[in-house]
Amino acid sequence: MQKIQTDCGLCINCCGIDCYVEDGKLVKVEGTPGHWLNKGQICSKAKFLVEGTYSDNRLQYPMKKVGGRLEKGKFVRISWEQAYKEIGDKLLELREKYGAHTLATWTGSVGVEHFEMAAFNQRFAKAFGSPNFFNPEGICFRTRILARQITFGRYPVEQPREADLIILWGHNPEASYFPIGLDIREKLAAGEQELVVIDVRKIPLASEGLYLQPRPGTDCAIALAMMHTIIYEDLYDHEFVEKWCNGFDKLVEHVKDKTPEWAAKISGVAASDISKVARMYAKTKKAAILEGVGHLNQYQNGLQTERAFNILVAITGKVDRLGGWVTCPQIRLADLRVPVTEKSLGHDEYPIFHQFNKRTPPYGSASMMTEAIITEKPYPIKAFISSGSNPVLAFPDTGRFLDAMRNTELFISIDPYMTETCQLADYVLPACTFIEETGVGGFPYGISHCVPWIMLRKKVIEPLYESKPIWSIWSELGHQIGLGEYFPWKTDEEVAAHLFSTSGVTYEQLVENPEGMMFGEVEYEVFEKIGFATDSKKVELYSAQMEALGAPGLPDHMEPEQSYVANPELAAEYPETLLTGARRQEYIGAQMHEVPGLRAIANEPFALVHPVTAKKYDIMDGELMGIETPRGMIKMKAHVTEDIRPGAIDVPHGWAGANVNVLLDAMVRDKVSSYITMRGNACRLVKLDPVRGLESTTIYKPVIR
Ligand SMILES: Nc1nc2c(c(=O)[nH]1)N[C@H]1C(S)=C(S)[C@@H](COP(=O)(O)OP(=O)(O)OC[C@H]3O[C@@H](n4cnc5c(=O)[nH]c(N)nc54)[C@H](O)[C@@H]3O)O[C@H]1N2
Ligand SMILES: Nc1nc2c(c(=O)[nH]1)N[C@H]1C(S)=C(S)[C@@H](COP(=O)(O)OP(=O)(O)OC[C@H]3O[C@@H](n4cnc5c(=O)[nH]c(N)nc54)[C@H](O)[C@@H]3O)O[C@H]1N2
Ligand code: SF4
Ligand SMILES: [Mo]
Repeated sequence: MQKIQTDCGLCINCCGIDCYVEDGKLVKVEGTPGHWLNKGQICSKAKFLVEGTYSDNRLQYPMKKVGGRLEKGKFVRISWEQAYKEIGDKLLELREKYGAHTLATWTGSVGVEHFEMAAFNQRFAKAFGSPNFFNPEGICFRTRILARQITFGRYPVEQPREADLIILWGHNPEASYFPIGLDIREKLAAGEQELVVIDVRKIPLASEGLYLQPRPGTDCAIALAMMHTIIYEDLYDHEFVEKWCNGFDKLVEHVKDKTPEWAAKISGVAASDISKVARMYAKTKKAAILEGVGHLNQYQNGLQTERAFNILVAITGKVDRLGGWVTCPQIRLADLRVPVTEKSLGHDEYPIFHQFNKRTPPYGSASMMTEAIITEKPYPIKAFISSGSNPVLAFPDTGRFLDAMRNTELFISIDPYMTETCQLADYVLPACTFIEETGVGGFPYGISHCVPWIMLRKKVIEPLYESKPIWSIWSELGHQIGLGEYFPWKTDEEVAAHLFSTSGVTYEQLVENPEGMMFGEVEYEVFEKIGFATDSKKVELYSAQMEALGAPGLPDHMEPEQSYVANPELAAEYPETLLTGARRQEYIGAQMHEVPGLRAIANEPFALVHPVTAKKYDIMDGELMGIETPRGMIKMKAHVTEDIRPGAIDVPHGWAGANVNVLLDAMVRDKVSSYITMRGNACRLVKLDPVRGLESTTIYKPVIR
């Protein structure tokens, strides 16, 4: 057996793994002993990497649909040559007819941990001449980065290993960030860390510390009341505020009435608990707010909630200080972007997202993507290529996504597996998985540990069947349509070497250091040297630029537009509150649901319902029920539990037979960031007919409405 040390590309954590190969086949996966990140451990997903890799659901060769589009046609096998030729011809024809902007490319969250994927997807679109590249930056995590850039002029991140107090705020790392979950458990066991959990669901870690259970979407109010306590009890960092914060006077006035009692009425959390957390946070020097990656940003007040967290960090002097939020040294990979002059979608409608500090991001607002394809405004987008994503299950508002695909003339999905999105595409192209190619591993931007590191992600086995590395698929398609000059690379190694070429480390060095390399020491109190890269050169508690671009310069509580407080009429019909997408360790998005080992642990989805809510609808634990919004209905079993707030219905995403994205509405958005709201929508439960209600639920059929 040969052992190959690499990193796990199944999710953003990039844990160190040892892969064992026998006769060219992956046979076993273990955590790399003593690895700095995951300490020799791996999560449930990686434990089933062998099964997942050799799954019957792998795409084996390119296919095209004949006899109709979307659900109507049938797939036939074609060669790679035929696929490139036909797709290339169609792309050129569409460009001729509608202009280059008729192409939209989209990559999923895998493009975050698989650098070549997002880089080549983007390069292809732009080389083609289209500004329409979309990715999870437009629905997932960019809001929190942007908010921190607005406040601090840069992106400081948490250092959970260094903190004496952690506030897990809308974040359940034991599900979504396995290595951080390990760290917290270890620290708790050693008595080295205190914990506060602020979450609508009572997650397992909530039993280990002080637990606050807010009404969904009210976290900004809690944060404002914490500011009130910290300021009016004189617990703030005077020196830092005076020297380094802009707009403190305005903030003092702004939070004057935002007492813990005020926030208690909005959030349902006891005022005494709010002030207690505020005091704990302010008085603990090394304390970090560790929030969900996207979770609270995916509410309608997402960007402002993030700004409120930034302000808490700033007024307690916890930025650029050990155990707080610190600025990470950055590793720069080579930039493969090709400039285009045309504006991306959302540029004018969402100026803060697209124009702050005159910086234009190289991706469009994802919420505008389906809308533009459906309405053909500002122009027809007729070609859609998805790679490393399963938008039929993952994109919020499935109905609109499918309407959009109906209005295209070319719809392609590039993926290692026959996903629900592949099933509807005109062409499917088989990509290999991360263990079948050499590429960039580790995480150069530090994620939640502030430890930027890179390594060589090594090819463990040869690509299965006719699958190919994603970079080569984009490159060969590029060569097909005369864009060869943009794609000069011939091998995985050449691509990786090019990407590493700006990092300060060479490909050869990484070959010699199979465990990867870390970069740069975190510099504390760096502001003393360089200040903050904002207009005022200080931390902008109040942001004049935000106000100039049409949003309040200080964050405020805002009800989700479908909450029962904001819209009592809607609540009369849909009185409950929908939460979607809380992670569980066994699955990533819609991936790996076909893996038997994982299904043995978590066979089907359950929606969490409080007993009081369940009683209202006469629904029993384990009973199949309907969950309905104005957008549609899905069926899922109820898990009746006191671990969730009454009235909140927590529904996992990524399940084909019960696709929760059918229930979301792409028009309900954060007006600042353009993010489609994934939580806080109005919903109701439906008691199903005991016989007929059960008949029509099939776990593996996509729910298409
Ligand atoms: N295993 C696994 N890991 C993943 C993923 C996966 O699918 N599976 N996905 C990856 C991706 S794409 C992302 S973006 C991240 C997501 O990572 P996170 O956004 O951190 O998601 P969770 O860890 O599930 O934590 C979110 C928590 O927020 C709580 N919550 C919901 N609404 C509210 C609210 O209004 N207020 C408060 N205070 N809490 C609330 C939920 O109950 C849940 O416990 O995870 C990444 N990691
Ligand atoms: N309702 C609701 N919807 C959500 C969320 C939510 O919380 N609630 N979360 C949202 C968030 S934060 C995100 S980031 C998105 C994620 O959305 P997606 O990224 O679309 O979700 P996944 O199901 O993880 O799809 C990833 C796809 O990449 C494929 N893949 C894996 N490895 C490779 C590879 O090496 N090469 C290629 N080419 N493909 C590969 C997988 O087979 C899979 O089909 O979902 C969003 N959708
Ligand atoms: S958390 Fe699990 S799936 Fe994600 S990188 Fe680590 S071992 Fe792989
Ligand atoms: Mo995400």
